[in-house]
Amino acid sequence: MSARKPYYVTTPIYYVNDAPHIGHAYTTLACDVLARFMRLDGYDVHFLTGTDEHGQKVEKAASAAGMEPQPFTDKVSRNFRDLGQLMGYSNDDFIRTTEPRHIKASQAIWQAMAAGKSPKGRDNIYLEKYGGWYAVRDEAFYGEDELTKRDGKMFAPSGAEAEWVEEPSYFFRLSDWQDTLLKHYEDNPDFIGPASRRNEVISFVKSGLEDLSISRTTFGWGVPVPGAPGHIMYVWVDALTNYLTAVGYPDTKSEIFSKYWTADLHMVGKDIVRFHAVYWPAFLMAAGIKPQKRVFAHGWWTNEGQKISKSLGNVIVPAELVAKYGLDQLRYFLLREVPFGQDGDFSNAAMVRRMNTDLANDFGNLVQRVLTQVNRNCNAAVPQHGEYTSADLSILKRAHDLLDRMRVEIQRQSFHLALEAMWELIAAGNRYVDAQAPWGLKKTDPERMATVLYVLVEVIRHLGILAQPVMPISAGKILDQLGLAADERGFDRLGLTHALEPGRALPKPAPVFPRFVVEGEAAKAQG
Ligand code: ME8
Repeated sequence: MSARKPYYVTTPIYYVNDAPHIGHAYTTLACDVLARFMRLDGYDVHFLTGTDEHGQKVEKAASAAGMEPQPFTDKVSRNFRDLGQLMGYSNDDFIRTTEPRHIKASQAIWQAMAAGKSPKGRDNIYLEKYGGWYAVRDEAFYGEDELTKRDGKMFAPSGAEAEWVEEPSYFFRLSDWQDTLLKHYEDNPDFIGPASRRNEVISFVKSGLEDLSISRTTFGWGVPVPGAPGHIMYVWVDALTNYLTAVGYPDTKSEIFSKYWTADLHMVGKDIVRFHAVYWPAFLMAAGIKPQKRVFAHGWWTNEGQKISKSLGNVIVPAELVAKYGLDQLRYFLLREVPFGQDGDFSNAAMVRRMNTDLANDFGNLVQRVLTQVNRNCNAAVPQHGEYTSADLSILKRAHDLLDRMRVEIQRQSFHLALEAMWELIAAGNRYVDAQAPWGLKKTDPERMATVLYVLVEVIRHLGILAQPVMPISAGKILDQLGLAADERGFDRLGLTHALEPGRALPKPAPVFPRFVVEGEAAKAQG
């Protein structure tokens, strides 16, 4: 048997200054769906997430909480692990940047960058004095032309306040990497997605890159720069390196490193594309390491039309949504409602609409009415089919083709389109039930009834298997109702070859997708 192909996917590591909200849950959810899809499709997946625990922002948050940074990060990092439990993430590792393995990797990449030369033959890292604007909330440096002045204060485009910083600092010679980066984007058209972000990055790099300050001396919460007492690394140098740490760097000869590096995908939010698509590949090339294959930037969520922020008091807490609507329902909504890559708005009305229309009325109803009839009219077993009509063959073909359609969309991170393709089959399934009306055939043509129900059971088997990455619990319930064992649920079981054998006993069906009844409407319905 040939070895399974590796697939390495990462989320950003989350700052531990705050409690997790829906935006954090979203990035990791998208990676989780990808990871589950690729595993079912036969890949050997490594899915990484974790927490970003150094820097001035975290140090300030710890001090505001009246705690030392280490116990503070221990506490807040745990909230992100708990989020993983809540959301059902299937990550293979959870990295914390305060771990010894990560300090070691960060210092090693620094040394590798320092030992190398830029494309113009100069040292990649040099010591200078930095004088410029820094926004702690973004942990980012800004040029004066990027800032807006209000009430005597300076603000970054993100809204974060910037302050003037002056200190001795090591610099990374980013300016020398400009042409190499542009060539890399040109040679690798899939390096940045979606296309709008790719264009944005290319025009940023074309506009001219300045060298980047990569060490700080005015506070201490970070990874020490090797051989330079008093300097700690700029938090983004350390943070980005987490993707290497997790696959064993600096041991580039290790099995895990050779298997998984380079990363297939760094999933990020649109606010941090520059760090991942400009600085990170430059750091990697400077250290003699192959850049990642792709960065994909998703959009931002607003809440009922408003920007989500603590000060507005409208932070959406994932645990509250899961408790109210259900986990799979939330997972489905987040990936279906908004084209992945664009900004989206969370609203309770939209959530309820998706639950009641797509899940209860369309998918749930198809499964429920078919399995109920099989249970009642076919002795609770997979029916025996006869000759197929062209309508039967046409819907079976659609079911068999669905994996290919979804695979194309998932591999370019168009989760909404993968789900749309699935819902086209669900709609076709419901139309087929209505047209064939198997319940009316029980007396007149029981053989034909059995064939129709057999076709539908096969369609549901395909839908159940393919729904697993997005809705693992509900899809699992559907597959349980088809009596499928664990080893019958992979994508290798799709298609005709593994069609269900007639006569297999089926358990009693039960509804999988409940309707959500809005308070007040229940009372109205009862009169
Ligand atoms: O940026 N909608 O961490 P972070 C959608 N530590 N996504 C959102 C969002 C919203 N309203 N708010 C935040 C960092 N996000 C760094 C990463 S990686 C080496 C270091 C997303 O905790 C945001 O876009 O501020 C980002 O992808 C992720 O949450 C982490 O944000």
